[in-house]
Amino acid sequence: MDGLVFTPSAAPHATRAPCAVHAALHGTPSVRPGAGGAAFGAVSGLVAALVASQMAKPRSVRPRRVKHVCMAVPTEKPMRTTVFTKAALDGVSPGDCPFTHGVLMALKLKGVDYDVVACSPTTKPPWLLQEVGGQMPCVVHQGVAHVESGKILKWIDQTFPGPTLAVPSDFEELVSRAGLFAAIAEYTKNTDSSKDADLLVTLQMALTRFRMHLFSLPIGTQYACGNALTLADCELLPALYVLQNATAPLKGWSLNNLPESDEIRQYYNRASTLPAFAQTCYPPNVALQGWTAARS
Ligand SMILES: N[C@@H](CCC(=O)N[C@@H](CS)C(=O)NCC(=O)O)C(=O)O
Repeated sequence: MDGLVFTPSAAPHATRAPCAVHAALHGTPSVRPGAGGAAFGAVSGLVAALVASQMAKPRSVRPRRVKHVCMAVPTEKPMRTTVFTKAALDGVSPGDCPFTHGVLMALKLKGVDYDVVACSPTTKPPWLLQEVGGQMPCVVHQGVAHVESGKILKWIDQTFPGPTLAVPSDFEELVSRAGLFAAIAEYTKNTDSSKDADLLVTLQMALTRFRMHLFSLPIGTQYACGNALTLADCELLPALYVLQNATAPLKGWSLNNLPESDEIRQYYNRASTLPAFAQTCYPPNVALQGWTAARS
């Protein structure tokens, strides 16, 4: 599947503050022992500081559309490894699905050659409905249909050769504890302006938990669990892509409201230059259309 090429902003790599708050996320000793004790207590203070420091200075990683290949929905289960995903509003091209995005990232990282088929509610093939209740993303490989992105990601890592994408045991709960996608989704979907402030604080708390995790890593660490992408990045980066491309236009808030030196902003800028991320993105306008539809 051909995707997008990104023009990255030239963000310098992180210079990490010498603090350790790993325990807040993992309940285990920090990489830098001695500074992690009051981590969760510090969250609200950090959020307050962040709120105060938010200055709307849009500076985005701008995707440049190059080429997009859409396959017609085959009636039979395909022989080639194929990812079935939600269609965009046009009914035929890949839609906004962060779960699919993560799955495609993992397949790319493993070097798997795959096809993508976008299905609308009315074009799902009979076998997809019968075998997996129409759930998507669905990866068909050697005649077997795999669903539920969390399970698919682990299956990809265990099935295909290539670099391990396993999340180190210390960080197993990183994604679920940070709660980033849920917080981004709730805030982005909300149309009741009286709830916006609370939802934004919840989102900032989630970002702060992830930021504290990044702080806890050795200085110079590139990604969420080390210097190579793992399944954790395959979940976190697609969530941040929603923040940057749907939340930003709908709510006027994104990572661009944070200082350029912000750890998460730098992490996102760094990772979004990688082919495994940039070549598996759905277009930004599809993100906006999808989340606009989710609000109505
Ligand atoms: N828990 C599922 C959630 C998947 C999901 O929400 N998929 C949505 C798009 S993001 C979808 O495909 N909706 C269209 C449909 O089901 O027809 C997973 O992790 O795979």
